[in-house]
Amino acid sequence: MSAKEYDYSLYLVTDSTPAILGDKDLVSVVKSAVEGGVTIVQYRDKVSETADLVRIAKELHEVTRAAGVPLLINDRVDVALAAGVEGVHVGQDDLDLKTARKLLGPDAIIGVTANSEDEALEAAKNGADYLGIGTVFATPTKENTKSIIGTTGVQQILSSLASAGHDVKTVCIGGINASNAQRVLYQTTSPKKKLDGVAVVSAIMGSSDPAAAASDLRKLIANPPLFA
Ligand code: TZP
Ligand code: MG
Repeated sequence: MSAKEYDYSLYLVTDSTPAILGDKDLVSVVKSAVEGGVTIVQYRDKVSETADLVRIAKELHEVTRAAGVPLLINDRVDVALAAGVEGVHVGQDDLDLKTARKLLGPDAIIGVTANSEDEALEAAKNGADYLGIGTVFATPTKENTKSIIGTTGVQQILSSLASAGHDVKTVCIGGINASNAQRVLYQTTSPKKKLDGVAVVSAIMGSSDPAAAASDLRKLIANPPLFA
């Protein structure tokens, strides 16, 4: 499947820290989230050693592959290659996009974090498959976030991508949950470009019922809000 054909609408970013995962099992939570309807998963783990990252990535991949859901690895192209997953998500300080593409090949999904119009345009120009736009709202999940761009910032980035003629996919991230997902999706739409999805961590990983949390979010994002 080409990267362009993937469904980015409900993008789960995992978190293995006790503050969010609690005493739940990572693979079980991802399995439930996939059953509940997440459409793409990013394994994000800032603490495990390389060998553990590869082992866990392979376990997660068994779960996602069975459901036809792509799995991406945060930061680590080497782990993505070793585990044979569908792609990576790289930030502005990680391995650069062109090198990641060279290593992973044309069919891999490569996503890039974009915090500004310049970062978004640069990543789109260099062939990112999708952009993770944010941080939209302040969130305790990632404290070292650069500027909080709000829905207005997301809208500005979408507008400049549209003006430059880029058809890169877009999701946004940061503080998104069932109470604001519809608003974020539908109120950031620029005249020519809309978000392809929302990315969440704690709204699903921190839930005591990840399947229900995912399924609730799926329903919300499938429908425009009544107040729009
Ligand atoms: N990148 C920008 S904000 C963020 C990441 C990984 C964390 C988002 O977490 P949450 O719990 O969905 O607010
Ligand atoms: Mg990173």
